[in-house]
Amino acid sequence: MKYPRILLSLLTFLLTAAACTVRPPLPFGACPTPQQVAWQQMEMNLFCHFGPNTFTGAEWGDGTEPEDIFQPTDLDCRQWVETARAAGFKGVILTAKHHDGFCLWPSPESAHTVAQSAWRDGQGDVLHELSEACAAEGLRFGVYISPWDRNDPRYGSPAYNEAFVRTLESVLDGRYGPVFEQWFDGACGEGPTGRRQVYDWPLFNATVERLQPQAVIFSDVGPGCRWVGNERGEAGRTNWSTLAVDGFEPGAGSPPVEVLNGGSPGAPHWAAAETDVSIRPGWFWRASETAQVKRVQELLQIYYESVGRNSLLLLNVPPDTRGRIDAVDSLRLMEFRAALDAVFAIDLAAGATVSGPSRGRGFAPANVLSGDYDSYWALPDDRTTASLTLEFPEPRTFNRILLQEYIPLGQRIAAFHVEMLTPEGVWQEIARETTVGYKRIVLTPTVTTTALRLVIDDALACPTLTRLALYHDTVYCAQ
Ligand code: FUL
Repeated sequence: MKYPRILLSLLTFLLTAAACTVRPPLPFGACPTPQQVAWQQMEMNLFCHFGPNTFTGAEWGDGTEPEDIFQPTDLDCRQWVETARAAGFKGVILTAKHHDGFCLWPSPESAHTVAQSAWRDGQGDVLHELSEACAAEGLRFGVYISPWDRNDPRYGSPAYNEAFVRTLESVLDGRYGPVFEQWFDGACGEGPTGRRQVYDWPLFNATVERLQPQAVIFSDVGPGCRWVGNERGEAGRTNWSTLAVDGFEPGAGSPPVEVLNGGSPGAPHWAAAETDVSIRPGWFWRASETAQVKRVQELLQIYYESVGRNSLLLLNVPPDTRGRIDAVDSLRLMEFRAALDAVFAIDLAAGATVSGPSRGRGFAPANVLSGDYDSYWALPDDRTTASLTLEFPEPRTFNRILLQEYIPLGQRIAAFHVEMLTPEGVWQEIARETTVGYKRIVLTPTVTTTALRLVIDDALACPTLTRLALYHDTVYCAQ
């Protein structure tokens, strides 16, 4: 049988092309789900603590507050979401139920909710308003629902776990649309009868997974993302997104805070750190704390030590007794946004010539400049060290080095340093760090150079790097 010449040529072409195609590195260790990747790409979300404590000034209500105390005079969730969007946040998480047990929606499981309050004649529903506002403004909607309940008389008995499942169902069953993150607080104190609850975490997590399978579940130990181990806004300088979770649970049973802060290299579960911190001294709004709203310098430091250290930043900006974000807080957020925009306006690595080893076609060193997250530099399977050199057509002045690994394939880089070329032609070290992860921003002295070298000194598997950018920050002054 004779084949037409054109078919033979096509076959030869296809075989040659297949032989030249370099396969990507195989995933290494625990890897994030697409939802976890999308979650981390949000980078900054708004946390809103709102409820009876807003009106009493307490940090932890004891559950005996009369429902009528919840009386926002001018609730405007649209204003929260517009503020969040203007500040660059991608999602909003509301304390739908804090430890006092008061529900900001008419939960059928509780007699301590907006439905029992004189506010809007018992017809109000903050979750409804916030979820609608998020949908209208293109932000994602998330909920904090505290298992610790100082009001529910069933708290401290097995019946409470079942009731808590129904509580979750009344928020997560779709009536408020998709929920991107379920925030589980591990706190477990005494209820109104003086008893503590033994939480059924597998049941709680399974309920969220059943109703909102795309939601990332936060708790001290995940499963979706983990607590960063402090409320100061500080992720570990070494920060792995992997964590050993077997044998641990949220609250008193969680790993030591240092482990939460830095993760565990090569551990079998992906649970990136989420940094929750308040713009004010407390989690709830208080007139007396308005003078202590964090300054832009503090917010920038928090940004560098959370987003810049492979963590998501969940910044709490609590609405006031009107049900609006205080003008002082929103102005500060706009100043923070302006500062970030100024710092990250110009990528000084653009236009550089990039050289270094690579695993082959499609994984070139120059991919680190492309700005496309899915286009990355990768090394052959057997390499765990490498260096990448950037040469600039003219000297560049900078003090921030932004690096990003391609995390869908796992977190790999364990140690790196950066050198610059001095006018004398000598390579001089300007930074030495450990992990990179989804995003790492290294603060260096302000330097001017014509060439930069990134040296990966150690990695758990062949490294990937999707971004290397340089910035000159003239706004933030480290103390
Ligand atoms: C803690 C709570 O006890 C605080 O009140 C606050 O909600 C914080 C985010 O989590 O565990």
